Amino acid sequence: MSKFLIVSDIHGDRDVLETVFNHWQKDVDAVFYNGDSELQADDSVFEGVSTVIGNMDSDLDFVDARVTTIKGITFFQTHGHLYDARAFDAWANLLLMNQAASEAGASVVLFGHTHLDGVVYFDDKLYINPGSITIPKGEHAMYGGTYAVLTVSDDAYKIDFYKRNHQHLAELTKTFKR
Ligand SMILES: [Mn+2]
Repeated sequence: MSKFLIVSDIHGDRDVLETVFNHWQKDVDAVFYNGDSELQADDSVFEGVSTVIGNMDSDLDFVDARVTTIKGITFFQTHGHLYDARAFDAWANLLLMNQAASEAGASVVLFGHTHLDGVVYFDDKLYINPGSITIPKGEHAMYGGTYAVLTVSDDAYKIDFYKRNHQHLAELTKTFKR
């Protein structure tokens, strides 16, 4: 069993990022931040955190995308703007991210950019957008911001979403066979 914290699009709210990281740090195998922090890449809050660049980030030390394998799971992580994630009038356009993730041999794709939380299984890959903690959009905006935790067991993926005060949103939990 392994567990991963996934956060995106805090747009300058460093305090909430630090609070969420501190809350989960000892319980997860890795922490992913999917871009648009508007902080510096070498900010101490990102110590030990896997980061990528967002369209609102000015520090070019952030990378465009990242392929990481942890506990046998290969992740493709990117913000989304470089892969046209917003091209469709829907949750997200996965096509360009999917090409890159296939080339990388990834089984889990992590992105942000749309500020719409959600998870889908597409082309043998799990796509997770944790939403934005500070500027939520869409039908779940009423929650006041979300982040996600992925739990991987031998035969399943489970994705839980939480509000910025760490309150579990049980109605959003989804599980998929792997
Ligand atoms: Mn954003």
